[in-house]
Amino acid sequence: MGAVQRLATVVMVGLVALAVILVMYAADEPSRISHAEELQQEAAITRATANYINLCLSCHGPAGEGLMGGDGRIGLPLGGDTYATEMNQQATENGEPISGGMEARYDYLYNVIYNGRGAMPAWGASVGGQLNDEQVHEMVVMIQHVDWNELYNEAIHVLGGYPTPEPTEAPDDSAEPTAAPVDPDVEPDVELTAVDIAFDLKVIEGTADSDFVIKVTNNGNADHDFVIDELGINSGMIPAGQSVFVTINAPAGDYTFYCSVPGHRPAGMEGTLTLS
Ligand code: HEC
Ligand SMILES: [Cu+2]
Repeated sequence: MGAVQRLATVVMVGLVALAVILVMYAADEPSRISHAEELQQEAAITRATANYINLCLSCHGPAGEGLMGGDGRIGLPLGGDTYATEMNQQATENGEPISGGMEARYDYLYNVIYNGRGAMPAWGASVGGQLNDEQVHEMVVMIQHVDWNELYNEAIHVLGGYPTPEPTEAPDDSAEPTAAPVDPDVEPDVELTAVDIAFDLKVIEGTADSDFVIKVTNNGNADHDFVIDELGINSGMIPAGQSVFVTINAPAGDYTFYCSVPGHRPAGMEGTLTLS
């Protein structure tokens, strides 16, 4: 073989090798992008976890279980061993897809975190909160993708033990329950619905000095009750999905009703019953 021929062969082999490398590199493109995205998501979750432990854990709990943790926290569940994980991370509720899927859920979570709602403070910077747009975005990414067991372990590690909630008032379970089962033959005077974490009515008007029947329904996921201290009314705990009748016969006046589950009254579960 002449020198020119040898050179031509070397160049040809080199070109083929280069072509093979280019094709393989191009074929790997999607996995390189998703790997970069994965790293980005992990970094976002790490930063959001630190913010969560500082700003959110006191109300939403170390595993995101919030008021369903039963230790007096008032935040709605965001994850952990509650219905919220399925909703936030699969966009389903009881196995059924929620409308709009993960994107609609993203928008919903972003909006509540940014603007606040009820006893939940607003965190968005433009409405006076401590988190900029990117940090709110990362918080939502975290809620939608974090492994709550890992967040829990991180919280215990950072805080040096289980983070005890602020002490709240004890549940008022001293009194005998004064509620009765729902009687299908009786039309209640008013229907009051408890959700997480509110009553649908802030003001109830009723008749004094005669039986006034309130049907109290718990449409939330956590337990709630209905208490009026001045009248010795205490429905006892109403499990999720159940209703009771509370009958009140009292003189004219304003009475405060509330839910005695720790943390629920400060979160807004109270109202006024006016009898006249
Ligand atoms: C002072 C207690 C408190 C703190 C601190 C707090 N929250 Fe909340 N959060 C609540 C309460 C109470 C609700 C329910 C509000 C309502 O619907 O009335 C709530 C609701 C939410 C919801 C809506 C959940 C749903 O399914 O509707 C999200 C999301 C949320 N909080 C995220 C956060 C994040 C993220 C932080 C930290 C940056 C945070 N919260 C800090 C009390 C708190
Ligand atoms: Cu309650």
